[in-house]
Amino acid sequence: CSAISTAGRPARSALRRSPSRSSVALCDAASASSGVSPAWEFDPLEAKSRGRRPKLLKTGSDYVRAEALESGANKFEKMKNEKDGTAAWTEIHELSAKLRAGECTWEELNLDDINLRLKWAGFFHRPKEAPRTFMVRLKVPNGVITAAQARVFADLVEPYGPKLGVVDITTRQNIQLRGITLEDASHVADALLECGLGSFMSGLDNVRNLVGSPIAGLDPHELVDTRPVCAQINSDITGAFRGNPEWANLPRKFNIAVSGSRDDFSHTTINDIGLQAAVHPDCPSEPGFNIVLGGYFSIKRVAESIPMGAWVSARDAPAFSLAVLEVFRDYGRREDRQKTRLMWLLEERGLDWFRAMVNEILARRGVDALRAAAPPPADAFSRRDLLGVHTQRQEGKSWVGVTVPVGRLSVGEVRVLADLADKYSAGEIRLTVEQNALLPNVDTARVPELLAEPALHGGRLRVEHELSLMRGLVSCTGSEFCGQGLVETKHRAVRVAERLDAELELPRLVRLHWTGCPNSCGQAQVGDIGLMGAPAKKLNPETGKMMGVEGVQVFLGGEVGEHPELGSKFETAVPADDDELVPHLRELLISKFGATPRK
Ligand code: SRM
Ligand code: SF4
Repeated sequence: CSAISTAGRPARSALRRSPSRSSVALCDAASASSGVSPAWEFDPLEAKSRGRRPKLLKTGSDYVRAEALESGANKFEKMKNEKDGTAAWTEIHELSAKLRAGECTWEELNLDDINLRLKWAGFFHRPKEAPRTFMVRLKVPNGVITAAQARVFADLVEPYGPKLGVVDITTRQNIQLRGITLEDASHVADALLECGLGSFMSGLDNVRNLVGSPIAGLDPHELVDTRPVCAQINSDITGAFRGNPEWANLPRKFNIAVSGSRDDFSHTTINDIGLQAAVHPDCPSEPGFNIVLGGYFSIKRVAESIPMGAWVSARDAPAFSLAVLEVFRDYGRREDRQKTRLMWLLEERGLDWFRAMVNEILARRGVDALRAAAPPPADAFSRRDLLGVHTQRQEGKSWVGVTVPVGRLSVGEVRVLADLADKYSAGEIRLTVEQNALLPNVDTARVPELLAEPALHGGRLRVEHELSLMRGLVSCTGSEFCGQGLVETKHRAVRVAERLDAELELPRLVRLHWTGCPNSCGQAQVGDIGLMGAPAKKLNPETGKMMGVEGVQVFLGGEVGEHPELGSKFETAVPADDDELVPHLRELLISKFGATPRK
């Protein structure tokens, strides 16, 4: 049983482009030359097309220049050349059905398909930590979900039991489901599409979840409502969640963040494209963004983005994002995988070349050229807190931020959030990159009733009233489920924060970011304190010799908001067992952040 077939794939050819910026033509040269009409025209915005499952005739590689594919490609490019990951979109159903029907066994599956290509459909096999189960990464543009969708998540993971079947809020304002088996994969993929979300194009060389402002549309200081911008970019890129081969074979992963206010709640400067809300003096009534480019974290390099020196209107932001993707896809290097993120292309070719390429593509699509960047505001602005109770711009309405420790939710907790949302926020929930949840549009008069809800007392979900480490805690998945993890993070992060919160009072919010390895999915360089998994040594009291233990590197000084700074390494190889780490962090919190012991 071959897991993902290549049948019907046309010969690789020169670059082909979609005919218009809002519709994606899925036809191939072979069918065109044989006189067969184009297989399928898909308008991502057309609601009625939602019920159709595409028959994939083109793959991502058909959109990539032949030279790019042939030039000394790395092992991932070779794997994609053998058989493109886009095949996973149609064949995950086939594979799931075959396993269910007993027509093939797990042992007969192709490992590249299981461990790599299925990531194009958002299914990540966890071979070491939970073999034969998958983490399913969704796309939740701008982090907006409904109570009904949350209940679907809970229903989907519940069969796998409380340890495996959990729901995580990610550092990209997104959702990951765990424990899913391949037999159930088709059902899960369909259920997500049916509830208006999807998982396709969330892994490997695809654009990641579109991050926006979690208080879009509610914020009294909002400059741009990021929701339609994120929704449109996501729709254009993913073919309305169903998979769009045009943007599915990039040289590497790609991150886009859209910020709606001066707080920069979406962390634009650590994304490949960062759109920073800014008023342009030439068109003050037109919402738009100054553009920063090239930010990223990786094992080998950490790069803060650089200003493009340009401004784009919110209306043209989707076309702009696709133009950048086109330049990246067509000119980005595909050799050394550690040098394939956008920043490397910007450095290789220069910003002038990049700007000219983007403007040329925009002109071809009938979109106005980019304006010069808007000048920065002259007055001071302090970043606001998202958790707790806040007055909205709508009279009589508040948003209420609920702390979700390290973003981990049990099935029961997901249902609690859904029930609270139905009762108080018209069934809407917003996710944050700090892995928390907000309830928007709560009647201010009903806030006391919400705060008194038993579900928000005594359990893990809370509306915090006092400053605590838990309130600013972020953690990546870590070695519990991630093969790259050097340390277990999420459980340890919560234990350590609980102990420190019991011992110390904090004079200000301290954002503590845990990340299990230098990939920095938990954004250690962004935290006031960042803890990054690393090998460490400590004395073995029994042998009197040093022994290897799980440890962390400590980063300090990360700043977020209008003037962000990346934190820098302060200490290496601190043993990470609770009894060593808690006193170590206690000292750090007292000496660097003014914490005081509780009386
Ligand atoms: Fe990440 C790879 C989890 C945000 C940088 N990341 C992985 C994998 C897929 C590795 C793997 O196959 O196991 C992890 C899956 C573990 C699991 O089971 O959950 C993983 N990354 C995560 C999440 C879930 C952390 C979290 O707990 O929230 C985040 C999912 C976001 C999403 O919804 O899409 C997550 N990852 C990030 C971020 C933060 C961000 O986007 O703001 C970064 C740093 C920013 C960046 O990408 O520039 C990040 N992840 C990486 C990298 C390094 C990328 C590079 O260019 O080298 C890898 C490794 C890779 O891609 O080869 C990686
Ligand atoms: Fe896994 Fe490392 Fe990312 Fe944590 S930082 S999720 S350990 S890849």
